[in-house]
Amino acid sequence: MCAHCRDRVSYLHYYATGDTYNTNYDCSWDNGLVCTTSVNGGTCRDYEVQFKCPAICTCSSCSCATWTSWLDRDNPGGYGDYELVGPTGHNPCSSHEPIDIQCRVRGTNQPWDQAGQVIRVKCTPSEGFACVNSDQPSGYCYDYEVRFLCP
Ligand SMILES: [Ca+2]
Repeated sequence: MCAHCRDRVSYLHYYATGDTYNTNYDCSWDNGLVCTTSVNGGTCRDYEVQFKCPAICTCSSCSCATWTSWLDRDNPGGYGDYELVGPTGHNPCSSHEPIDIQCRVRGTNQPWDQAGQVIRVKCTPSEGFACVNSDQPSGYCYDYEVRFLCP
């Protein structure tokens, strides 16, 4: 990954702290991280950011991987919320295999594994993500969104 962002004190991953970040400044390689206190109840956590270029190299040069925007191709109506990779799902990296994936409850900073739901396809770059309504005690999945790190 190119940019790592975390709470300087607790070392919580930035998207697990509950703060909201400015659009295009959510731990991006290009812009870094910006948390505006006025939209976060008057305080933001103290963050630290590490930039690292992954080794994606040809014989002559290296380039950085980049995150896609957050993608939401399905809603949890029907059988569940399917954000899978493949012919009938996402093709985020123009037929290159994604390096990494992040999955969260749509429109929030809540990671998929902290949402308290039973997840069928557990947020892997090769498969994607799927939540099946019938796996949930409540009978329904939240709406999730995913983004991919592309070479
Ligand atoms: Ca969705």
